[in-house]
Amino acid sequence: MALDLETREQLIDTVRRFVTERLRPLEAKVSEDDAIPDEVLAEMRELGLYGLSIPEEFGGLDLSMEDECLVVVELGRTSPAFRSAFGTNVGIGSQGLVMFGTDAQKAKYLPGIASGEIITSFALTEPEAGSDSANVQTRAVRDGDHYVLNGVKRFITNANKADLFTVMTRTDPSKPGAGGVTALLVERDLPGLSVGKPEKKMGQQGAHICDVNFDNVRVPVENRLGREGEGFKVAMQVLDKGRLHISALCVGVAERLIADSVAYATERKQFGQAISNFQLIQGMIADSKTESLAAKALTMETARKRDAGQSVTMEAAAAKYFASEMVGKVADRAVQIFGGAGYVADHGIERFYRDVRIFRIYEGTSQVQQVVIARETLKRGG
Ligand code: COS
Repeated sequence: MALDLETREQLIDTVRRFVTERLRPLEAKVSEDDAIPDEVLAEMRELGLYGLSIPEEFGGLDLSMEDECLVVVELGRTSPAFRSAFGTNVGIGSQGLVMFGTDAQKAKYLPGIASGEIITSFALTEPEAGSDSANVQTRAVRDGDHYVLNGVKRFITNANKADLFTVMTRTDPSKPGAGGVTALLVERDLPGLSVGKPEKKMGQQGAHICDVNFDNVRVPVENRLGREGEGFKVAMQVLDKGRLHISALCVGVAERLIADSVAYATERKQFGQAISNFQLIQGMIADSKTESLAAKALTMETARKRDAGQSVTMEAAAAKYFASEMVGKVADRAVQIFGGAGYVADHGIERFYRDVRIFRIYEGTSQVQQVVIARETLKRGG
């Protein structure tokens, strides 16, 4: 639901203040500890951040995609690890349930997801199913009123905290591609489900990804999302939305890096004057600003189209492709503007440089986005 302008402004203002006053001072500590303090997570719950996209009747804020993107831009102005804590609840971990869940499934899980009591994860990727996500090998065999689930999922965000997984699994081995895939809601405490140790990563310390192993896990049939064989479409529609969310995040991080670059360039003196006076520095600032504005325009326009009920598969892929590549370039220029100070850890710029690298990979690599954009454009004839 779209907020009225005044409520929207209030929400954005509250989030901006939380980011500036509460989260930004903790960036270095979160990175060093590889953990977000519990009291900060509690404050995020209080603010309603876990339920941004959950329908109001289940306790969420039920934001339109446009409003969600505006809020996420604000959250991008700090280390992306903070957003990751509730990002799966808002996006890929909950939206299959929101879009395809039965009334009973929604009533059972969505209130806890909205409040942040239930943490969710989206379990699509496997060792042999990365970009080729129709190739899932995790297997669910029907046994009475249960499915018996076996297999392994890889790089699953928030798996170490998750209470509920949306698992894409093969129910029909006679259909090797997308048609044989089914989505199941799998509770964490079912016997046979185990989660591996968090991976050591290039960036975004404080956010975690792990393997999830299923060893004869019995999942009630009532926990199936949609019909058998519909799981790949569930995943793709969840990702259409998720890609827009990530685009907004990239814009927010870019805006932060541009502001930091401008502040540094204005203060840093070389050859007797602020380096912001030099046109070669100004050129980098201009390129970063232009690309960030373009990514924001594309993201917001696509969000409004989605809110209007249009299919945005192609546009969301284009936004994610452009915004994630854009923020990579903006981070690179920020390091360049900071010079030696950009390369050492004190200013946090090198940390952002590492943090943003994943945006070009997760929720579909840039190359997958190119494939989606080209296919849709060819289909539409231009
Ligand atoms: N919405 C609804 N349905 C969709 C869809 C979408 N966005 N995209 C595809 N589908 C449907 C297709 O219509 C097709 O259905 P039919 O068989 O009924 O025609 C089915 O799903 C298979 O689609 P397709 O043939 O395009 O599947 P591919 O195996 O060629 O996969 C890509 C296409 C590569 C685009 C897909 O696998 C993908 O997005 N991979 C990346 C996954 C990803 O983002 N992983 C990140 C990890 S999750 S954080």
